[in-house]
Amino acid sequence: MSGSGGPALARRTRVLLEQALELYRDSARATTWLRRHLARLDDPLRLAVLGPQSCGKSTLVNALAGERVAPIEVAGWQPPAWYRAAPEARAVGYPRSAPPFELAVRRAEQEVWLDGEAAPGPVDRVELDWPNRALRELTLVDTPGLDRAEAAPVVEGVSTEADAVLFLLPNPAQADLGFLRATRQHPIARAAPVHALAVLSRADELGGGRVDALISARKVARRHRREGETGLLCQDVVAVAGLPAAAGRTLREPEFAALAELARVPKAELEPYLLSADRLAGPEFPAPVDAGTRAGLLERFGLFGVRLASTLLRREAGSQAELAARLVARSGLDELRESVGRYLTGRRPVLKARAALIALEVVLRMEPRPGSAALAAELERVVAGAHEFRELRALAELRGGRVTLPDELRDDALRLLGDEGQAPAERLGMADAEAAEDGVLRQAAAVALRRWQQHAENPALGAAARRTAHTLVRTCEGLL
Ligand SMILES: Nc1nc2c(ncn2[C@@H]2O[C@H](COP(=O)(O)OP(=O)(O)O)[C@@H](O)[C@H]2O)c(=O)[nH]1
Ligand SMILES: [Mg+2]
Repeated sequence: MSGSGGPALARRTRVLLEQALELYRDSARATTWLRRHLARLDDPLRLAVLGPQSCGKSTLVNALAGERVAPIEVAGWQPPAWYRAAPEARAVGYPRSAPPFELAVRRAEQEVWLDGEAAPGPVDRVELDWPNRALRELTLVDTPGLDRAEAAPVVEGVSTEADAVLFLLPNPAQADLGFLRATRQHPIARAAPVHALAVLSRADELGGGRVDALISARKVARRHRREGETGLLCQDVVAVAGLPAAAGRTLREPEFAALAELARVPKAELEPYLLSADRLAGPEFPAPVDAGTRAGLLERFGLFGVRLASTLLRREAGSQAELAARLVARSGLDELRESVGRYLTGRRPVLKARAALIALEVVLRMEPRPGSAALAAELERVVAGAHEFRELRALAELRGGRVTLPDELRDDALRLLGDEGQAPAERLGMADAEAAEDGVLRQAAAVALRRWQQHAENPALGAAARRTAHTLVRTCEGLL
């Protein structure tokens, strides 16, 4: 069923890679590369977290993992680190010009420690196998700052190894989108800019640090989704305060007890002490919580997180579990996870195929030989014909508000694009029993096709909406 999800593109990609393996069977380098990318198709989605120094990458990795796993340090620097679900903990370092070696790994005080003694020098990356359910669908890659000169080549490597990226922008107004633009120089990447989500990170600061900071940060995110370059390069723009999110997901009983103690102080009395780190840690603090504990809260939650937690405890969250859940929701993490599900893990075969096609293009370009031009032409045809990419872009444009349709058309369009499930019956909005009857699905698809053919020719809809309608015509043809 072409055009109705991942399978068609995924199958074609696999065939292309196998043809390439045949063509390059006498080149050890190409074969190793191709085999690796072929094997990758069956792995969980690899998501790299990228952005400038100190923008909150490692903190966000922890928030997504629901555990403090980042950062890790080897030989005095924090290399790109892969976090991959596995039954047993294990860490392997990859130096640039020496064989990989195993690092002793242990967990202490709820953090991960690597023993870098065995490291012969700086490593290009560390791969960490780690028992964690959240990682089963998503391998996370924490990276050094994009703006660090020594990190540039390493981070570039990460971007060919990752299937998707979270691009962190602590300062959306002065965002440096150079990296995202550069990844679009690649012809396949340009044809399919469907692998990135922008995160307005440290969103509490973006929103001025008040308890309602996330509300204004969300407005900024919405604007970037609708207009400007960030939303062109990314499928979604989401505001997240990673620090309180990570603290919420890993909230411990003593922390809860201390925060509850704070929240018992009358609001007017407490508030002046939550305005600066100095006052929070200072000797006049009006709650019976010792200075060391307060310093710990500050480090784990940030000033905004402490303020938010005490407000939540006063208003709505009575128990530790409630506080944890509300911190996570208020920090924007739930929205980010939803977006990751909708655009990334939910479209894993498409993104896997995209990454593999990019890898194949590299081989064909680097090692030209008789037969490679024909394969390159076939690759180009597969990319140009990949309706899955266009559907994903159309979905993002509609949801983000770059393209508008009247409400009932919009709902129909989102459903057909697979937003409520990618099986044909789900796209056509039919119950299973109904869809099981002979010919019913076909008929529904034919009706949808005629409808969208008309919309595609309707001048009242405007050019962008008509383009979306054309995409839906192809989707309906695929369903037929
Ligand atoms: N206010 C605030 N600070 C944050 C947030 N996330 C991270 N930070 C702080 O920013 C600093 C850098 O965070 P880190 O995750 O190490 O950034 P990285 O260098 O991008 O990995 C640390 O001091 C964090 O506590 C956030 O959401 N809000
Ligand atoms: Mg970091």
